[in-house]
Amino acid sequence: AYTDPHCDGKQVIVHLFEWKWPDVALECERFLSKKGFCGVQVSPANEHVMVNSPPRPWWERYQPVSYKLHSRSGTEAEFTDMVQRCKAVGVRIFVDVVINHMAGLGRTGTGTAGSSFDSSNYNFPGVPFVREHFNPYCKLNNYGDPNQVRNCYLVDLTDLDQGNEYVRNKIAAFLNQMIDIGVAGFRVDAAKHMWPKDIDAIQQKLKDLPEGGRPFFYHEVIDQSNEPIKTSQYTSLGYVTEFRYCLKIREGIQDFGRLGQAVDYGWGMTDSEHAFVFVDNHDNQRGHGGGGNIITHEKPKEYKMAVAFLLANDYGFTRVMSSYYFGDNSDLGPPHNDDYSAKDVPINADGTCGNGWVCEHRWRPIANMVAFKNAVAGTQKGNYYNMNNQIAFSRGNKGFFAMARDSHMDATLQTGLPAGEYCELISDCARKIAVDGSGNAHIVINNNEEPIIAFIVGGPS
Ligand code: LAG
Ligand code: CA
Repeated sequence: AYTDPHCDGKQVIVHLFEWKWPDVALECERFLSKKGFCGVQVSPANEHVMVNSPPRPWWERYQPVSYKLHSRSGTEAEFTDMVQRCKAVGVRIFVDVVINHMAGLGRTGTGTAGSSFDSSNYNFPGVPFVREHFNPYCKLNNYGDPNQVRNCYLVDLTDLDQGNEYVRNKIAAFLNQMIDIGVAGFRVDAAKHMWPKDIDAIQQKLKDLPEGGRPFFYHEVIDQSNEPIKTSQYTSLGYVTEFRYCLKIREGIQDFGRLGQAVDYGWGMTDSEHAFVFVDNHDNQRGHGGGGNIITHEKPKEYKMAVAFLLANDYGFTRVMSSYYFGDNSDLGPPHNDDYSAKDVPINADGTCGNGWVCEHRWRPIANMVAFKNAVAGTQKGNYYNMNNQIAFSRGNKGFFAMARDSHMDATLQTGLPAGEYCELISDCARKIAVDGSGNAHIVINNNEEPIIAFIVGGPS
C-alpha cells in the first residue's frame, strides 16, 4: 500500500528544489515528459514564515503557518495549474509536506498567504491551531530516546500532537485538498519525529486519487544505524528514505571495487521494495539534517557517475536532485530578485539552465539514464564485472551498463542481451554497440567527463 507512484510504471522522480510552480509546469511539458520522468517532488506548497535574518533562507519553508496553498513558489491557482499541466503530459506531482510541526518558538508575524501567527503563544489562526494541539514543550536532545524524538521540539519547532483527533483531521484535510487537485503523493518531512501509528491514522483518513488507488508516500526517516528508530518501523506506510545509500554510493564512486556492496542489508538497509534512494538531497548537500560525506553537483564528473549508478542499479525507488548554486552559504535561498521573490528558470540554447539554477537533471548522463531505469524495471543485476575501477553489469535481458572511474575501458563482456546493434544512451545514439550471437560486446570507454555507457532493448535507434 502507498507504494504506487501512479505514473505508468516509470521509475524516477526529480526534486525541483525551490522552483516556482509556473517553471515546474513548463519543465514537465518541455523536458520531463520527453525524458520519461515519473514525477516531480516540489518544495512545500503551504503557507510558511518569511525569515528576514538570514534573508529569506530556503529553510523558512519548513516552518508552516497554515495549510493555505500559497508559498514562495506561488499561489493556489498556480499550484493547481502546475499539477494539471504536468499530469496532462504524464508527469505527477509529489508534495513535500511539513506536518510534524508549525513555526519555531519566538517567531511571529504574517505568513506567505497573509495569515497572522504567534508561535510562542501557539497561535496559528490560519488553520486554526491553538495550544492544546501541540505537545508540551521539551527540548529534543537525545536521539536515543524515541519518546523525545517524537514528542519533543526539533530545533525549537512547535511540535504538533498527531495523537489529537482535531490535528489529524486538519492534516488529512490539507492532504485531501491536494489529492483533489491531482497530486499523486507526498514526501513526509520529519517522519522520524512522528509516531508511525499517528501517520497511519492520518493516511487512513485520505481519499483515493481521483483516478483510483492510494496516494504514494515516502517518509523522511534519517537512520544511520546508530539509533533505536529504524526505517523498518515505517515501511508499512510506504517508501522510506535510505540515507545510508548516499554514503555507500560516495564510497563506491571513490573505489569502484565497493560498488558491488553498495546495498548492505547487514547494516540494516531498507528492503528494495521500500527504500527511497538518492545520491544527495537538499539537506545533506549543504550539511543540514545530519549532513554526511556525500557527492554533489560540485564534483560534476563524480556526480554524473554516482547518479548513473543510482539509476542503473537494482535498488529502491529513485530520486534525482536538482539544485541551485549556494557556494559556502548553507542558508542561502533560491536565486532571487531584488524583492526576494525566486527567479525564473531560463533555459539556455544548449539546454542548460540560467539564473543560478544547476539543473543536474538536465545533465546528459543523468537525464538519459532515466530511460534505462524505466526499461530495466523489475530485472536483477547479472554478469557483474569489476576490475581496476571499471564496472559493468546487465539488468536481466533488458539492459547493459558500464562505467570507468579513470575514464578508460576496453573489454569484451557478456551482456546477457540478444544479438543486435544497440544505440548507446548517454551519447544520444552517437555511438552504436554491437552484441554478437552469444551475447558478447566489445565495450570501449574513452571519455574524461562522462565515462559511462548504457544501452537497452527497445531503446531509441
Ligand atoms: C528535517 N528532518 O526531519 C530536515 O532534515 C531539517 O533540515 C529540517 O530543518 C527539519 N526537518 C524541519 O523541517 C530545516 C533546517 C533548519 C531550520 C528548520 C526550520 O535544516 O536549520 O531551523 O528547517 O526552518 C531553523 C534554524 C534553527 C531554529 C529553527 C526554528 O536554523 O536555528 O531553531 O529554524 O526557528
Ligand atoms: Ca513530533
